[in-house]
Amino acid sequence: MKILITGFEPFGEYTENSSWVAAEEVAAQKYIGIDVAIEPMPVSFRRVAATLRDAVDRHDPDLLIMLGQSGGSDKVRLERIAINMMDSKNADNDGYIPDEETIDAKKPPALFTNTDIKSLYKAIEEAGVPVMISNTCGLYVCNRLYYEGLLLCNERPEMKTLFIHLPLYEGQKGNNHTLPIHSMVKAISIIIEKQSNDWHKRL
Ligand code: PCA
Repeated sequence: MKILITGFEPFGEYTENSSWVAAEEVAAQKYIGIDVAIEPMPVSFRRVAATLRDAVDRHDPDLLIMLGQSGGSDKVRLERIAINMMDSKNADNDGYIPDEETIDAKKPPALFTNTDIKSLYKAIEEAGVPVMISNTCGLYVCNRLYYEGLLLCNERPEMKTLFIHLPLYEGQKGNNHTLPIHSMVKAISIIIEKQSNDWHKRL
């Protein structure tokens, strides 16, 4: 089974992005029979979609897990929905600020993950990691990436696709909502193991 995990480069006031730190930690684990590739994503409304498409073309994953940092959160947030809209008060890393822009007028207003998000949520909660299901990914670059990931998932129905927002990691500069990196790795590892079991059942 092939898994692609994406994380973001730093943005705004941050010198690191917990999503990339977590992606690197997950890639350092050993999962039997599973290839894990990681790819960094730019915090850019205009570039992130092409970067994701290129990464998915190269890795051809069975499971795409996209990670992003959510500085205001103290839980792992499993994102259910991506919205066909870009809007922000803050510039992205290219200095761009969208004002209620539709991503693609020919595409649906919202797209949903094709993973069984509730069972993933329950398994992570049982393992004692603070977790929630979120029904909005925001309208910043994470949502832009997730929308593209779910368009790709419609083009590749075999590929399971999920976006996860992570808090800052414990020790990361700049915030009081933090989670140890090993808790993030535990949550992602549970998802990998459950999705891999499902994948083997579908074979
Ligand atoms: N978080 C931002 C974009 C990059 C990231 O890590 C977001 O939530 O949109």
